[in-house]
Amino acid sequence: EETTSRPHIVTCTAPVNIAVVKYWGKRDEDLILPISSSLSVTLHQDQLKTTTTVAISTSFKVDRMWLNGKEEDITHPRLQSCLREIRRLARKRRNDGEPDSTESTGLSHKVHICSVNNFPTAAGLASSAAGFACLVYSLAQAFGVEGDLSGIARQGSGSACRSMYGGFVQWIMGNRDDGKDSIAQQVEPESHWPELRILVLVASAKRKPIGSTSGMQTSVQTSVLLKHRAESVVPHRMDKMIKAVQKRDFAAFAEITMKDSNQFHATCLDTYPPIFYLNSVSQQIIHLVHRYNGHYRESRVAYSFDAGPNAVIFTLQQHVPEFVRVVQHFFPPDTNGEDFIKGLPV
Ligand code: 2P0
Repeated sequence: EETTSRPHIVTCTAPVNIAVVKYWGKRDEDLILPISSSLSVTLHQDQLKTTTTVAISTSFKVDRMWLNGKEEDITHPRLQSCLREIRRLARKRRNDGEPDSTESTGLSHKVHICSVNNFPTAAGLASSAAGFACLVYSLAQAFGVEGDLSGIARQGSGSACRSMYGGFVQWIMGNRDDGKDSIAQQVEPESHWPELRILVLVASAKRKPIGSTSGMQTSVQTSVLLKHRAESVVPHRMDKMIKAVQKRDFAAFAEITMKDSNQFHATCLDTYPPIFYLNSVSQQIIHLVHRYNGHYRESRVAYSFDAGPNAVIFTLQQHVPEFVRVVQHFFPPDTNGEDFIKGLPV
């Protein structure tokens, strides 16, 4: 019958999020449960984002998935977790007898997924966060399921749960073994701090040498600093960061952001064998930011680095033009940013 064989199609976008209190380390690898909470800022929809189209149809023979135009292995366990959980919710909704839910939640429907990023994949720019958030949201739309989906996105990639919400988002680690309390929550909407700006300084668009998943696994096994961080540093830092965001206190926000990025990279160095995500350009940017802030005796700019050398800069709208000029002065575009740190103009 035409109504059941015609594919039901939805397209959604999800933005990248940048953690300012970073997630690093799992206590459960399958459910993706973290050893500490984290907090991030979700970018706007029109910036770094994933766009995913999901089609469901009874005429499709098998589930299939394409990423940036190339077919991916649909049997990937994390992809399977997300598909299974969405279908479970769809079945539950149908069994609960919600009106109009039978047509779109047929269990005989197979799914075709097409996903594209508008930025380099796996260059430490949180592509998996936007990717799985978008996948889960699109699947939910296609199968007609609602509610908090962050616990499902989490099972695709930990950081993805935070991209399910806009603005300032915390991922509460939770303490249950089944993970039901390990979910994302919005701390403040994006409208809360309209002057806040994020700049991405691309030091390298190459794939990172060590993926986050295996990197954090080795860190959990070998780093005593990571254990200390999770138990004694992050809980306190989460409280301070939430207060800084609520008060729009940029100086406090900047200091915690930079210290947390530095401690994350310190735990990478404390991992055995050690993991290096920063390169010489990253280090030059760190120095530049501290000299810039030192010049004004005030934290006007903050850096943050994830599992790669690219810098994410947080600042306020009024400082963007000058800071961009400073960056362009020290990293002229044709030099790839190498060996171009000089003195700050005074
Ligand atoms: C974060 N990162 O909080 C931290 C900071 C990288 C450094 O979340 O294994 O890709 O899929 O849960 O989410 C990268 O880890 O790892 C990450 P999985 P994910 O944004």
